[in-house]
Amino acid sequence: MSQVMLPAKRFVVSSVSSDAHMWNLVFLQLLLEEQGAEVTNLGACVPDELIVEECRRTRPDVLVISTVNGHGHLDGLRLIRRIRSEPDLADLRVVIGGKLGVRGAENIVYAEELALSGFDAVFEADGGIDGFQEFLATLENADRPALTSGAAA
Ligand code: B12
Repeated sequence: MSQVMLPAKRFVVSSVSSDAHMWNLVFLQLLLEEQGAEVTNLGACVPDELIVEECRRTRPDVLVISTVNGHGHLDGLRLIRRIRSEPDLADLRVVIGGKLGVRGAENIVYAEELALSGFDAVFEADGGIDGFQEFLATLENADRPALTSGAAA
């Protein structure tokens, strides 16, 4: 079967500092690599500072944050405020997805604050994959993509 190639090529995939889950990261890495992307996977429990350093070092087209342990809405908020406080990373595309809290389908309530704090897109759980793929397809023509959410995208 022929693959659609992504317009964006370089991705950093990472979890947040408190989150020890890793198959979500492997899933995302494979999803992106299958479409021709180059992925640096930072793994689980990554300190904010290391994520910032790796983004500076590798200059990705997109930083993809994945979190499922339920603390993602808190860790994600702290992380994106840190990233947006760095002038050289202010324009970096950053998205977050996974299980953002412990409220199941209601986790989508966290999307607005995360987006307002600087994430370019927020995707919730398995339903977010379709929205994520749509987001990836828009990258070529957009300076900063519009807000999407896993539930509605
Ligand atoms: C394996 C596992 C563990 C292992 C992890 C081993 C490892 N190294 O990976 C261990 C035992 C360490 C663990 C620990 C904990 N876990 Co755990 N774990 C799981 C489990 C059973 C499977 C996770 C998994 O591998 N899934 C496979 C991957 C491929 O799927 P996924 O993670 O769901 O990711 C999908 C989507 O979320 C989405 N997605 C994820 N990220 C992103 C990002 C983007 C951008 C997009 C678009 C989509 C997306 O796409 C993926 C594919 O569909 C889940 C329950 C479950 N059945 O999901 C609980 C689960 C994630 N764990 C949970 C919890 C609470 C914990 C602990 C807090 C338990 C505890 N009290 O200690 C700790 C947290 C430790 C920590 N510091 O983070 C909860 C989280 C609750 C919530 N968020 O509502 C879950 C859901 C179990 C539950 N039902 O309560 N866990």
